[in-house]
Amino acid sequence: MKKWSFLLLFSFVALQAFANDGYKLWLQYYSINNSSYREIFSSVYIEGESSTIDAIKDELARASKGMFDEDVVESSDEGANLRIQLYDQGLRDVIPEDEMNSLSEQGFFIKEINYNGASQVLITAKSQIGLLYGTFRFLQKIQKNEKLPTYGFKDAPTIEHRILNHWDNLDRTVERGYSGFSIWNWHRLPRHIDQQYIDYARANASVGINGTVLTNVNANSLILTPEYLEKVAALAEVFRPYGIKVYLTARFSSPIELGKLETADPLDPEVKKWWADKVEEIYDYIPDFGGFLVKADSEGQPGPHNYKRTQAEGANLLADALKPYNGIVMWRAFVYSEESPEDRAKQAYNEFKPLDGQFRDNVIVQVKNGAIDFQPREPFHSLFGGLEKTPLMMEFQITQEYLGHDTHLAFLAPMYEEILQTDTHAKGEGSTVSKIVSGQLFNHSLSAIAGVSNIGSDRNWTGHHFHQANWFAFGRLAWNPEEKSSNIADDWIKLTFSSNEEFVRPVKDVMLASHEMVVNYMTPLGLHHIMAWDHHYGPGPWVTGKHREDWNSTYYHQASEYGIGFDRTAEGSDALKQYHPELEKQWSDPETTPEKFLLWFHHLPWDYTLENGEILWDGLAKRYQEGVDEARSNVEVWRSLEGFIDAERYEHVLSFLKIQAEEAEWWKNACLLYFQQYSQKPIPEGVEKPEKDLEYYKSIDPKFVPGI
Ligand code: BDP
Repeated sequence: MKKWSFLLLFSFVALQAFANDGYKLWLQYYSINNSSYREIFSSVYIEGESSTIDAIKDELARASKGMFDEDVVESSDEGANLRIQLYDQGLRDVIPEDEMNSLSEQGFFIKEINYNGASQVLITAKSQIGLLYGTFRFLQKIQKNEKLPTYGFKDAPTIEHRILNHWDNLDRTVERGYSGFSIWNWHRLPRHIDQQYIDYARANASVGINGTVLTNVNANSLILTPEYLEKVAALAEVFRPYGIKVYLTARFSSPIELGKLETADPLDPEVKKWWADKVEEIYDYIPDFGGFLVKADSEGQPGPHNYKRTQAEGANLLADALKPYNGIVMWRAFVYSEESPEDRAKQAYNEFKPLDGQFRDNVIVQVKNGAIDFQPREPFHSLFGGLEKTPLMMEFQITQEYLGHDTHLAFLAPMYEEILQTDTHAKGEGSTVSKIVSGQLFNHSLSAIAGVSNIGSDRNWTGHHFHQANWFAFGRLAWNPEEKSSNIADDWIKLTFSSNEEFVRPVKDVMLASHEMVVNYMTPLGLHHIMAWDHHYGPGPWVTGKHREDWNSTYYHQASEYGIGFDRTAEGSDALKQYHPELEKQWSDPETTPEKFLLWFHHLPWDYTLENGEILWDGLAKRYQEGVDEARSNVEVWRSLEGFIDAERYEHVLSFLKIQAEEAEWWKNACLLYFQQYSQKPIPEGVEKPEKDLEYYKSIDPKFVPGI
């Protein structure tokens, strides 16, 4: 072999070793050194046969190959190092029945036991899906090099339905999607099943996600036609072994569009029959179909209002059709009217509060975390605690519509945690949003949580490698809404990159502070909805004159020579009235309002004094600067970590962090110059003066921003 070709071959091999495109997500199964765990895979007993058992075997094989370069050897139950089986009488001696009874169907128990004199690790559960979840958790422990606690380890989800919402259109564009096209290749389905569908199911199951709404809330009724149902059925078949149900968005006017009826009135007998027949047809294709997600009477979507009917009458129509098959309706509360001059933050509450108790028992109302629209930070939606008789599910946005799209690192677990842990006071102290979502507070047996997906056809699924962490975090919090962000970050980093503490520590710090950083350089102190028009990428505090008041930034920030902020007290829109009196009182006074929500609830003069004695204008400017400083420092932190991970992901992340630092500056300069026109105050010391003038920042107009 000539010297140069040898060199070429060598560098190719080296490149392979260091190349990692991130496709494997947190299921990397990278090589580790741990002889006792290596041993585990040399004799494994797995009881039973089913497609879920096959999925378990497949996962064990991948893990063993990746972490130890060994194949799994199956053995009999006796002498097995790892034993995976459903709980039965025979296991009563090692795990008492009442221990198992305390676990729900999908829970699992992992324990090191003594079986006929030999020690073995037992993974047991009441269902095969429980076994799958237990297997994933065990493999994660191995990858993180963690020991099993001697008393064993058990876990079970507290929320029943843990669902991703894809805003994917049938032409494969993704509304508010920034990482390529939809992964559902409708054109090739049902004949071609892409490996990516299987890997999608594996990733979801590994964090306990058990449902997926395949289509956009701005729905296309075509998805309910036989041609598409056949395709949906093919996906459902791939997901079934992984315990994932499929759901579809139902366009309220489908009886007209598909059924050629003259009306979609929910009280019309023909309409009822049309939906009953349609649902029967769907279940013929997909026997375990989960149900419908519906956006009605909002942003141009048809709904019961078209027929002067209520949201409850609309939801119940579909609920009755689904009931015989145990299907559910997730009816969105994101309803606001084109005509109403009412503060948008109040409209959903006004609409749904009088309907409490009128929904069928298989309806759950899906409420966004905040009442405006997935802003970088919002106070929790007043419907949480507002409705008692109706089960409510949380809708978080994982895709970063208002948080810098794919290029800005924002780890969202702290934002989700902040909302989930907020006390609504609905039934006294401790009435957290998490307890409402899990159904505990008002004793609802139906419980669910949804996350609007950030997944697309990009090779690494989510654009920014770090945004995989938001998909992961959603799953973890859906499984256990009391989970801590720092645990989630820790696990994700170790599973995705490395367990080396010198890498984990700084990366975790960056992640945990990143949401606050983005809030600081975009919308500090409770500002909201001041993004660029329509695509929402970049600053746009000057957006005004749109055909609806509440689509203008100027409506939300209300900046004038007097001051800034949206007055939601009794003197203003009185949105505060919708919260529990305890919170209403606290938040009505700017002095007792948490500063993070100050301008959300109050319109204040530019020289209002903040907690630290600074005036509002200075405090605002400094927060913008803090955000910029942190974005810049993240680039340096990341640079200091070169060599800890593969070059491919290192470089990719580095280039995104640089974009973020540049754009944080864009945000700061644009917003400060714009607001300065009103405050008429100098840029305070410690805050960098913008290099260009406001006109320059206003003229930046990125073309063809994806996701609209
Ligand atoms: C807004 C998005 C829009 C969605 C809407 C919704 O801008 O694309 O359709 O929410 O949730 O955030 O229905």
